[in-house]
Amino acid sequence: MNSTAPSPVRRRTFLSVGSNLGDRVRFLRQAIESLPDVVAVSPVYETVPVGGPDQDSFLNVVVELNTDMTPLNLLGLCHRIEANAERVREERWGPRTLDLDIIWMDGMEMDTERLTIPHPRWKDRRFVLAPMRDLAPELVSEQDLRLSEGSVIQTGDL
Ligand code: A4P
Ligand code: MG
Repeated sequence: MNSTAPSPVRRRTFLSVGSNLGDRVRFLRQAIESLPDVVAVSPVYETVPVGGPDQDSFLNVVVELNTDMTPLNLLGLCHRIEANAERVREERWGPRTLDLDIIWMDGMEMDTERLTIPHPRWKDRRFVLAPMRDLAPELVSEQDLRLSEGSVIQTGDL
């Protein structure tokens, strides 16, 4: 039987995942287990908080997906995974058990009230660029990394 339905486009996609509250490693692992179409996970970085109030250091990773999810469906999934990690939205840039941001999707540019892709601040932040460069050095140059803000140390793998 011939199907005329177009096959959905799979896009190379990068998510930033961070935690600075509670059992940070467990929250990162749970997030990754809940994501579909995972291709690679960066090493873990311990990172000094950028912005926000005085707070504990983060663990950050970047996850690469090859997914046919739409950007809004992916954002909805990220919010459900955050809610499952008992995340309470209190203060912008405040401490959180889990934060999942969509950083970049191949060929995708959008700027709406709910979602901006690429993420508007990704090039400023070393906690995003260092792990992303480990997975995709062709997308993050040495110079991008040097010009970004924040202090990060690679601590190992999840
Ligand atoms: N939103 C728009 N575009 C996106 C996107 N590309 N990905 C909207 C995800 N969400 C996006 O986010 C607020 C709203 O942004 C969402 O409801 C969504 O509709 P939020 O997660 O509720 O709040 P937030 O994370 O506090 O705000 P924001 O603006 O996402 O913060 P950032 O810029 O992501 O910064 N320092 C270190 N070392 N490590 C970190 O992980 N994270 C932040 C958060 C600040 N400092 C950090 C870290
Ligand atoms: Mg966020």
